[in-house]
Amino acid sequence: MASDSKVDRAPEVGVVFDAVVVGAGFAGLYMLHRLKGLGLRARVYEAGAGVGGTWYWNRYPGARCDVESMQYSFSFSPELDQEWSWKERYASQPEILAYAEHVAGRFGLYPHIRFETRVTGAAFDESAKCWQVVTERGDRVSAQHLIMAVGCLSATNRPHFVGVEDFQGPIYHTGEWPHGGVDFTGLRVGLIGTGSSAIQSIPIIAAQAKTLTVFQRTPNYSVPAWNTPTDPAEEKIVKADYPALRAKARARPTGFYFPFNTQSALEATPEERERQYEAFWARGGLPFLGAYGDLLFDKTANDTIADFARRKIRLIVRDPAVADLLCPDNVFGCKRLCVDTGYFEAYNLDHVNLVDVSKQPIERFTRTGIVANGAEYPCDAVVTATGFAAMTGSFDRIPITGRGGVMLAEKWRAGPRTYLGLATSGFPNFFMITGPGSPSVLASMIQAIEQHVDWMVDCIAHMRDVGARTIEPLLTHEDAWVEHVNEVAEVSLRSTCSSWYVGANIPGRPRVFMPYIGGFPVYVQKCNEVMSGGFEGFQMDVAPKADVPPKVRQTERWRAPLDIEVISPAMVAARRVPVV
Ligand code: N01
Repeated sequence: MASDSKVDRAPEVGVVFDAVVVGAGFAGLYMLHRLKGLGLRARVYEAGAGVGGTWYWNRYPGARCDVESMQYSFSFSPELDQEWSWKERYASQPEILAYAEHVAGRFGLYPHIRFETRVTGAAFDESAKCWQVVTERGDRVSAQHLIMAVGCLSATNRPHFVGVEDFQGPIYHTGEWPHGGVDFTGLRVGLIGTGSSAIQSIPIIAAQAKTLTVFQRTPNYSVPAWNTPTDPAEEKIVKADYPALRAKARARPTGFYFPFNTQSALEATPEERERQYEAFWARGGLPFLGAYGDLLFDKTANDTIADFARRKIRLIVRDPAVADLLCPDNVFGCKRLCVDTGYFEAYNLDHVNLVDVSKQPIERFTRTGIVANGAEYPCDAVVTATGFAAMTGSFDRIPITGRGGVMLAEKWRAGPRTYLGLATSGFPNFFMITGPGSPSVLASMIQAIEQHVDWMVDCIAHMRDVGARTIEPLLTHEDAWVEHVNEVAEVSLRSTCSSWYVGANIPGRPRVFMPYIGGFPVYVQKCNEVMSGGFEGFQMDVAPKADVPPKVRQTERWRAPLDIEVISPAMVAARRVPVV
């Protein structure tokens, strides 16, 4: 549902807001709710015709969340927790979108959102100490705060293929899927990519298509989801004490709860390891990586789980040559682990064909197909599941100008530079929800969003209390944080492969590990300390006032003692932290 449409509204010109929020996904919705609660005047601009962000755009067949639905949801409202019932263990895209729409309606957010309105520029006006924001629809407004809720995986990656313009059939991108769906019945379909989006959609497209040809550049590990309808008894238990589950989730490096084992894989015997991996495989999903504590720190330990996963692929896929091609040889969990329902099984179907483009890239498109390794594969339709310009792509596509006319894209040319992933120096009152340098994609996104929004809202409230017009990070603290983010990343095997975490999925992007991998609780603690220390590392345009200390309003729940299975410093030092 959209409250507003491109065709029926006049541009807003000269309107002054306290805050402009870019994006109406989960981040934008929660930020708007909080700003409203503070009595501030906020405007949200959203490029889509409805709320939901990622879940609005990614409507490809099979799209669903890889964090269990009882945890992939807002935690700020006990009433919302109780009234919403998830249908499945892992929620599907339509259900998550319906949830986002429910939230937007329930909390009265729609009237403040302008849909089908892409922000096309934002510049900080140094004399007026505010942001001037323009949109594709001619809106020209100003706001004290500019809050980016643009998502981490929003800017689609569309590699150029020679001859693509000659292709006669439709070409779809999983990240911008047609709203009415696509019926592939009877069609010869080509699909490029084997990341999470491809792995979720392939079994469903295969069930419809006459033939499906998958072009694979890099094979991926995938763990079965074992998705089921929600167990009403389990739902009842969770709802009887939802705060306890939320607290356990916050204590985890990933921001979501699952049983894990901190033992080293190398301390177990081969038989014990086998039993352990079988048990975790039977549980399925991302928690498979929780089988041992050192899987992402020690290559020898990682080899044991990688070997197990490859054996599973060979057991499922009947043709040994196809199984060989599907077996990754890189670090298990180095790229974002995939979670599937029937992915490897799809390759046992006679009409599903796997084409290896790892040694020779796709040569070209023709009018009627795709040429690879010297052969033409006829296609009536093509799906590009080629991913995103992750973390920074959605910032890069908006010209954002800070102090002295400096462009954000220019400042970040060699990689994003932020303080805590919340803000960046030279760009006053510019906040990023789950920005690069924060746990973001390595945590459960909604938890990460809520923590960021709560921190920002307390910050904005404090500015109001002390009469500050601007806040921005000090370069010294930003530099130190960037260095820390890099140092921590180097400890993890995750930094070793060519993934979108490091920007390596797109030629020409600087190789920088963008999310903060030090763990969600550690990060939350750091944010709390910064606030308690009077926004240490930030400068405001008024002198700090000792008699007006920062008030913990929204951030209170992030300060609750984490007394259950907290990641202790000893575990971190011993590199025994299962990270997903
Ligand atoms: O994108 P990807 P995605 N020629 O970048 C290939 C989240 N997500 O949309 O690996 C041929 O992972 C590319 O090959 P390579 C999740 O965090 C979550 O699938 O670069 N192939 C790769 O195989 C996920 O990680 C869910 O060698 C080309 C694929 O395209 C993230 O979004 C579901 C190519 C892209 O895979 C991104 O996933 C879906 C070329 N020129 C997504 N260019 C959940 O389950 C690229 N590729 C919640």
